[in-house]
Amino acid sequence: MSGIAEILQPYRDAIEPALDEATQFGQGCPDRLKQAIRYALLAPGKRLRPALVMMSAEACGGAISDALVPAVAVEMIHAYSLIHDDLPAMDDDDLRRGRPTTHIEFGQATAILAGDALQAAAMAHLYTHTPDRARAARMMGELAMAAGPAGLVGGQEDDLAAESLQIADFASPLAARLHLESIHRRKTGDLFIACAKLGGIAAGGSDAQIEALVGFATAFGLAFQITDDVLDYTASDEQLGKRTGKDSGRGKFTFPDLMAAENSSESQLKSNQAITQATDATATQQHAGIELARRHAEAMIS
Ligand code: GRG
Repeated sequence: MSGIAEILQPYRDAIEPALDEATQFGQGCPDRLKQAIRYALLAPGKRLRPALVMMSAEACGGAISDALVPAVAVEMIHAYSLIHDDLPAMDDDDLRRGRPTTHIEFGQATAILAGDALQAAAMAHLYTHTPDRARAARMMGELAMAAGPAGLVGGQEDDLAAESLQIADFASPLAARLHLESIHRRKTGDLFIACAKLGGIAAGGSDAQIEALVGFATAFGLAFQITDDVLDYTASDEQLGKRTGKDSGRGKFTFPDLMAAENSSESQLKSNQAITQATDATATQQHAGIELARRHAEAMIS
């Protein structure tokens, strides 16, 4: 194990049992629903968001254990969004985290309900496991706003509408870039920002500390999304199939397309170089960002 996987391991070790325990639920939860929720949530994800919550808490002088409750809540929101995103009415994906998607395994109705239940369970988990009521309310508010109509859900709505868009539909590549960044900030970035905020709040961080973490999370979210676009763009059809369960269907409104448009007066070679640079730059930025947060966290607690 090396690099990011090694850095993430202690956070993964902490979050896995917490996710397991948080999804035992009470007697009223039907067994099949519980199975579907656990199938989606406990599947082998990278746990980037919980790690960011816990690292943010550490950067504010807290410990991993201070941030486990919000880390679970954020992963629940993320898992719900993946279940719903994979549905036939949205991205229509058959594979997620290397397994059949939740609707393939349990049917659409149960998958929809599992997603619905995870949203409510995230809020309930924050509420019932945070004795400091002011802190609970603040974390619930931040998470709900990030997941809501002007955040994750709004970004998803605009992203679905953008499926029929091309860069050329916009007045300029800059107008296209602003719209694309706005979609990704809401669909992907706002949840990363909520991770930073919740970790900071859970550790009792100051406003200035939380603001600094938000700056990092904002850049990280954009770098993450650009990397995701680039991986789709440069993947072979076979690799794309493994990523999504589909053998075709790359989007036309993506960062690599945008960069190609921005370089349209240059030669094809130059736009290929730009894509290669974007791959390297975003991977390096992600890695450097995580390293920086980790070193910062270590400095704060040593
Ligand atoms: C349905 C409201 C609603 C929103 C869906 C999460 C999302 C919004 C869409 C997922 C589609 C997608 C591939 C987006 C790119 C970025 C992203 C969120 C990737 C998945 O996150 P990872 O890579 O996944 O952290 P794991 O499985 O490792 O947790």
